[in-house]
Amino acid sequence: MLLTITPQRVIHLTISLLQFVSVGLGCFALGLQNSWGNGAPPDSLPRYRAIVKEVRAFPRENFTQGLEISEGKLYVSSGLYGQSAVRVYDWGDMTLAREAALAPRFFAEGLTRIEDRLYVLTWREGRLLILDPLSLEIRAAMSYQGEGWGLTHHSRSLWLSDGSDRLIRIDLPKDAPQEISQATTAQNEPTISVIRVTLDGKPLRRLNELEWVDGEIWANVWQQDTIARIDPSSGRVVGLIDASNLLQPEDRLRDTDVLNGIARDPETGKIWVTGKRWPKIFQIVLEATD
Ligand SMILES: [Ca+2]
Repeated sequence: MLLTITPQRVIHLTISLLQFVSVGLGCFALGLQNSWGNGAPPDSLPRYRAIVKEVRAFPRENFTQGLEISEGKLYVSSGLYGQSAVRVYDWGDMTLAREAALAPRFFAEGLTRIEDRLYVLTWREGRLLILDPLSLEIRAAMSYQGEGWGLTHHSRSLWLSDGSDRLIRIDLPKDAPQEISQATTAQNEPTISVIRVTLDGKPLRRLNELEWVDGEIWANVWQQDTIARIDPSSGRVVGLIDASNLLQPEDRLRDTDVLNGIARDPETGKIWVTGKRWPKIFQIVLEATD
């Protein structure tokens, strides 16, 4: 079933937005250099290589920005203006269960599901959309300043990346509004905090798709085949995963883009990764490389 979230619908939503998040991210100048310069990461840092254990077909149409497994479904947000969509697949056989196109002015970014809400981030539109995870209808939205890149959660805390070295934690109140018609009060405003992610004491920028993995946050580093394992209490990178060479040359087309998308299967604990316009999704395990 294809649901189209029309521009009219979005305009209505943005007018009715719950203005309870003003994160004050600001526009952040992206670091244009490799965070550890052109050299190798520091030797003291544990490093791993991603070893492929299983491969499944993955629809190449996804310009993957968000990836999460929840209650037997694989949730994917796919980006680009005019093409952004949220797709839900039956994780067992990757059958498309539901799809919703976003209005052309939205560039979908990360997504994460908490109970009966699916949070979908947008890139430069300042909107965190809240969808019904079954119908994919928009129920509410939060506004924020700055860019949205990756999104994950732990318990009732959202974790957001914005392409910089920052991770923004949004602690959701238990009685947050369920619908756009419900008012936000001082009592149910979320609490915002920010941590800076560091690698060997230096900022690690370009943090992109996120996943909460056993007390750590794993983050794709944009335009690198690297996944950083981050201690969310300190922001310190506690390990680096080399995820290069997953997608073989014969599987690449001209529009095949970078590694992006980490999902932990909550039933098996297995980690799956994919990329933008990748035809496959890979279950990986880590092998220490000293
Ligand atoms: Ca994820």
